[in-house]
Amino acid sequence: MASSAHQVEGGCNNNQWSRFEEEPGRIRGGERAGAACEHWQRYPQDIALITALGARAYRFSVEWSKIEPRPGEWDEAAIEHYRALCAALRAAGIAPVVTLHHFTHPQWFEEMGGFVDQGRREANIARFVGFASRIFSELDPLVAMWCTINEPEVVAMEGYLRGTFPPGERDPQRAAEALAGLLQAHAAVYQALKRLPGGAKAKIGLVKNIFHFDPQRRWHVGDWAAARAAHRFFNGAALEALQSGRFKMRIPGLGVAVDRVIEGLVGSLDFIGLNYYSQIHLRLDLRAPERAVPCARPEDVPTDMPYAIYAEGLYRALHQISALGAPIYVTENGIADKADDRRALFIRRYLYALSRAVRDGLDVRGYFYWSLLDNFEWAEGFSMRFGLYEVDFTTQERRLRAGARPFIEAIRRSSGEGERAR
Ligand code: GCO
Repeated sequence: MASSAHQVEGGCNNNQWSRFEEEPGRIRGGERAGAACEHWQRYPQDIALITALGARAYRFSVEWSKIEPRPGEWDEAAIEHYRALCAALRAAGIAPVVTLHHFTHPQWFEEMGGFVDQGRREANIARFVGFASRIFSELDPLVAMWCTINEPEVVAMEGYLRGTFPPGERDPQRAAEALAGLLQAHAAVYQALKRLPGGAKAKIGLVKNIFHFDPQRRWHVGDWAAARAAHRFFNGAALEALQSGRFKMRIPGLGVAVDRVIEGLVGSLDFIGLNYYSQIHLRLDLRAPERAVPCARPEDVPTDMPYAIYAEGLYRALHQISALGAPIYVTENGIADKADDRRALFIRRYLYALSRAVRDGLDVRGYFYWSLLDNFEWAEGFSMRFGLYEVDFTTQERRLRAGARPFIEAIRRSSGEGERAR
């Protein structure tokens, strides 16, 4: 089961997202994360909901802007909150899995230039390492598994190329710089945490989203080129850098050129997290700033997000990511389906694709469903309903969706098998 702080917690986040949400036209319907699911207060009840599903691990993120509201100033109550959350999870037999950066960082960090500003990048990464080291030391005895950064490629692409995430820029070169900066931050955090007490035995990894980009017209050389460039940007460059230690992205059509050796990146994965949702068909369009536009196909089963159901893609993605040679966890997979009329189908198909990859012998160690609750879906606001539990945002009531059934049954079957094997 997976979630992230800004999407569910509520409370006083002073991060670059809360600032972005104030700008008109940024979030669908002008919504803000606000109180979200009040998971901050309601976590004991939400843990009971995880237990009811039978899930044995919970991936969540810690909100840096709550923990370090001003540079160098620590909020002990916020740290205590996360300690209590981890302890309560463990008491319920659920393993806490902590993400250190899930899209948000404090507004003060953004104003310092974040991970992208070339001149201040090193100093800023050192600040992120400082935050990560602090929270790691506080929670270490309770947490065995850590995700450094969630989806660096999504942060880069949405924030700097498509402009749908903060800071809302549309600059391909800056997008490539951001991606390189985030990979550098991952490497720095990994190496720093490994040196801390408890670091050697902790499992620390990166969460990578794989989206497939395929040509819309299989006969059109321009569509192939667009798909290949998008793949390079979103998937290829990072996967290659994780293996070689060198981040190289050259897309002349977009004016992108970055070539950088990233210290400490090789060997920085105790595991790799895979977030997988779908595939995008691209059509060359020279008028678009990205030189390509996504196109839906009539034969696809759509979801509420512009992500068609494409289960085979999970199989493809698992094979692609296995090239890194690290144990794999599916750290996110799920469907936005308000009507709840495709969720069961989605879960069955994707779990089947997963089982095929396991049968091929891939080292897949776990699967986290996105998400426990309906929540704040970034630029889409609350319109996208990913929860196995439906949330009524006026009363904060949670209700299990019928479409969650196959997930519960799959857990039951796998626990049964575990029992027998023992
Ligand atoms: C992402 C994030 C999640 C999203 C989820 C659904 O993949 O964008 O990790 O925060 O909510 O993926 O889109």
